[in-house]
Amino acid sequence: MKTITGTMDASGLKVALVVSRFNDLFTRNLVEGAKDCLVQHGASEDAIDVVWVPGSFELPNAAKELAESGRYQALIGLGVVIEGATDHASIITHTVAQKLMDLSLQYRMPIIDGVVGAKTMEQAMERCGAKQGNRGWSCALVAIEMASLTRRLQDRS
Ligand code: DLZ
Repeated sequence: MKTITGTMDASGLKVALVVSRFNDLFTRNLVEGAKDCLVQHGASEDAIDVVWVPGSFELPNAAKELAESGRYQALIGLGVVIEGATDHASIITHTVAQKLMDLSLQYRMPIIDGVVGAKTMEQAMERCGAKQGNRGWSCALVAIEMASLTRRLQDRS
């Protein structure tokens, strides 16, 4: 039996964060959480690019261009959709999640969905705040592990 896993070593990783400017009061914290996590796991700050888009709905467009460039081992989409303040909130979050997954499969690379759905501003604050509750941080952890695992699996084929 052979067990194959990814590592949590981000050294040498080139990652792009694609970030929604809508609700940037919160998304800026997600960016900080993701950057902190990547750097603490060995990534160089110079290897992290941050790309801003108007709203979460535009995350897949920019992610597609970045994936197509072949420059990155992982992408992380970051956004915040607050249900109480946004009509069709669940349509935005589900559509974006589906499109990011489609791109991830198409380009054979991790493209992580870090769009936070929140019922209220308070809930958004909790999910975008301190490290253990920061979705940017947890998405960066997933990106590191999946980039490593993807490389290992592709090296075998
Ligand atoms: C229009 C809109 C609304 C109402 N709410 C949000 C939101 O809560 N979070 C978010 O990231 N973006 C929102 N947007 C903007 C859309 O994502 C998109 O930018 C516009 O519909 C233009 O395509």
